[in-house]
Amino acid sequence: MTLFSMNKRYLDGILYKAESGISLSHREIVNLLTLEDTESIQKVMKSARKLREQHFGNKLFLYGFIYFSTYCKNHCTFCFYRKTNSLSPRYRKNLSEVVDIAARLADSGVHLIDLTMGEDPDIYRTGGFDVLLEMIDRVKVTTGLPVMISPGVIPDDILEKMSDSGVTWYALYQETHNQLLYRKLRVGQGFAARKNKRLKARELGMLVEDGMLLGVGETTGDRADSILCMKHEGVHQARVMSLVPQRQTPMAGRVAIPRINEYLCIAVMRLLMPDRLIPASLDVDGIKGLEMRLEAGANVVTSIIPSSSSLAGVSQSTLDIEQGLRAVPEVKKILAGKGLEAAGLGEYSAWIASQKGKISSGVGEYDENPNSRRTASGAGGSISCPAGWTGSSAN
Ligand code: SAM
Ligand code: MD0
Ligand code: SF4
Repeated sequence: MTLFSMNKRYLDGILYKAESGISLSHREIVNLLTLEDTESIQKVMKSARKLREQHFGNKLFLYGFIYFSTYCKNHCTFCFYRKTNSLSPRYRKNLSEVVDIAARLADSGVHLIDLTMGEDPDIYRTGGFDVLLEMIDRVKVTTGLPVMISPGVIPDDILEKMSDSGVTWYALYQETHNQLLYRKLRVGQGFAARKNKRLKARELGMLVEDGMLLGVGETTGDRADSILCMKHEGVHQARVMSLVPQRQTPMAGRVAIPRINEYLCIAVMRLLMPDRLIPASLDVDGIKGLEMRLEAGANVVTSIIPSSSSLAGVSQSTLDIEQGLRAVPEVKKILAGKGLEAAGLGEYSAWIASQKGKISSGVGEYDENPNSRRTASGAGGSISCPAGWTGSSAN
């Protein structure tokens, strides 16, 4: 059945299942993701908002973003900051600059500070992570806020130190759960190594975020696989972002996909993972993109960047930053217009505490071979993608 021909009873049945807490099949997800008529799409988003409301009321979380080093040793084909791109702004913020920016973000009312970097060779060398450890400590003490780190695939001993130093979140996105496509996106980086690092972080007691990119050559089936994989892994935060084609990268010539694809993914992720955090990133379309992502069921606003900080975004290196449009007051105006509001800091801490209480240690290793899906032994059960997951590029 194609989607636009999906009959009303079939769609209502899927939404009824989702609202009743029953998971959806791969086929059902694909059908939702390929919807084209406005009425049906609005129904899906309405269900997504209903589930958000049930789990989070009208409260949203706001994340401050500090991209403190834009140097990177990698060659991700979608990224403006890949090693060989001579056009991207390269900088490394020093400790006191980062602490000042974090303090400003905290004063403006964010709930968390996301410390993000490229895989900076200066930091990845022996001893280089001490700078990041000190930064985390100073940011935590100065702001009193939880910290997320987005540093790439760091060594296990460093991850352990980060966990010991009280980092709450580790963000590491697969971009796609199709291993063949992954190899074309994250050139020379292991799929399993990335996934296992996220599993390791979780084992150490951290909350974890995974994410998928749209418009990078994936099929609708791949999108459904990603959603099911993120659900199955039980990530605490699951994101989707549309590719913003970047100059002087292998994906420069790609046509950006219609944003409805991203809105539908957000909505379907909410149907499948109603109590997880799902971001609306300001890093794709800036502040003007916020409303539709909220409409689709997102409950975190990410990539809040203070003006006059000379910081860059990732997929939109400059959009809305200097004008102060990626800041909390602008975000709050849009939330208010939708009957939503920023949660209190206590509400965010309570949510984190509730999740930490649930973290299990029963996670296993994932195999680098795309054809084998090893399952974890013991109480944690399978950590591979769920039954029905194809895990191939063939569709
Ligand atoms: N270097 C670390 C890493 O790659 O894990 C942390 C950087 S993290 C901010 C980079 C994320 O931004 C990627 O995982 C990807 O999901 C997203 N991203 C990068 N370039 C993008 C682009 N051109 N369009 C959309 N999203 C992009
Ligand atoms: C964002 N630019 O939230 C940031 C970034 C990294 N943890 C997050 C992708 O959109
Ligand atoms: Fe480097 Fe991250 Fe960009 Fe890949 S996505 S090139 S690892 S900054």
